[in-house]
Amino acid sequence: TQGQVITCKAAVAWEANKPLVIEDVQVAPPQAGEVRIKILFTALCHTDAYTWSGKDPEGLFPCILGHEAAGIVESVGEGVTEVQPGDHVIPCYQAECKECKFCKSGKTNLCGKVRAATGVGVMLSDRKSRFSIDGKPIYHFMGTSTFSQYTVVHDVSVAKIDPHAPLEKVCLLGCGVPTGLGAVWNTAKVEAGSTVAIFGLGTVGLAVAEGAKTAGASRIIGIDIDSKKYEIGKNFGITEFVNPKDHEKPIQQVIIDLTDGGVDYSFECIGNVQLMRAALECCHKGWGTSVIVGVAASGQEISTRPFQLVTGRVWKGTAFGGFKSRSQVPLLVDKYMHKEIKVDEYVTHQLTLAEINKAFDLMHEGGCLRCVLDV
Ligand code: NAD
Ligand code: AHE
Ligand code: ZN
Repeated sequence: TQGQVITCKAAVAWEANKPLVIEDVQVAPPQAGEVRIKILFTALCHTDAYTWSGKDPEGLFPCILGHEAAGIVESVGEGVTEVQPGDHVIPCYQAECKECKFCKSGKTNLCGKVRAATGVGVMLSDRKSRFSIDGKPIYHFMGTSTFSQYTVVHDVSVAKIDPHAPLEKVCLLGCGVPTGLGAVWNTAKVEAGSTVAIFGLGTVGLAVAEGAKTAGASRIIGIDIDSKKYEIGKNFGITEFVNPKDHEKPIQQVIIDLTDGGVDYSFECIGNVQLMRAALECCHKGWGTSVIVGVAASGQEISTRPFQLVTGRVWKGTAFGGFKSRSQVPLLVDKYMHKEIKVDEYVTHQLTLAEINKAFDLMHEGGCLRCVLDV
């Protein structure tokens, strides 16, 4: 298949909010600096649903969504040296070129090399898509497009991992789990003994709980409108649970009252700007730090009284938990293999690519953390 167009099945989002359609898609060979990957397993993340909804200003249609996956390199383009056919890999929507001013700064995991192209659904070299149906181009998504049996990504977006790792599990290390762990370890740098509040106990929020537990947090307060998340959350480190629906007071006041003035760290893992405000304002005066993890739709804006920051609270955000993708995803896979981090526990459902619309439906029902599709 090397050097040839591959025709395979992919789930195409033709329009916002319209059911995805499994189509025969042509996948062009990788050009210089590109890698064609056979995707074996992909999960769905809330961000796929967000873009599909039409609210993402970077959402272009028709496109192939998906960004939390694992697979095997099928072929590589000219000049690709770090991976070869047969390597087990995780595509990374947050690239790492190791050469741009972002990568060199040591202050961020964001990479500037391919971001402008991935934001408009094309490959960097010729600003074209490698996907087409009967000659009509289909846009890429987040530089990954994993809802396809084959995808083409930039070489700076591929993490080579331990070939013994089960791909049907470690696909989750492409997004949600690292995001939560890294928000705690890299972005907030939670110290032992700290108090933590987590808004939203989906995969990302539960991974924040797991990260906080391993960091030695003394109290880990989970906040969710779905009370079933308390039992589930306990397995990941949640020590207390608050359902905002059980309280008349604003949720920030409930947390302040519970914690003698507020928590040391809070994390917003929902994507709701009102809760981003609550998460900031439930932080302790003088030092409390709040990290925005959730993605809010275009047009949504955050606000608070500047006095909240004047009096020492800190507002931050995180993308992919601050992890440098190509360097650190393989290390996270190793940690999983050594049973130092959970992954299996987040997989609540398994379906096939053909059942992808059912998988999206499941996301909106309680009880689903991650649904992994056999591609
Ligand atoms: P999810 O839908 O599985 O989890 C969200 C949780 O929030 C659910 O348990 C839901 O019951 C709860 N919730 C919803 N509304 C609520 C409310 N008003 N009050 C309290 N709880 C509420 O989503 P996920 O996959 O865990 O992702 C969480 C967010 O993180 C999404 O916005 C996603 O786009 C974003 N995300 C960001 C990054 C990043 O790099 N910054 C990475 C991955 C995901
Ligand atoms: N196109 C969206 C941006 C959404 C966003 O913030 N994405 C996160 C990853 S979410 C993964 O589930 C991210 O990494 N952002 C940094 C970046 O470079 O995109 C919008 O709303 O415009
Ligand atoms: Zn994601």
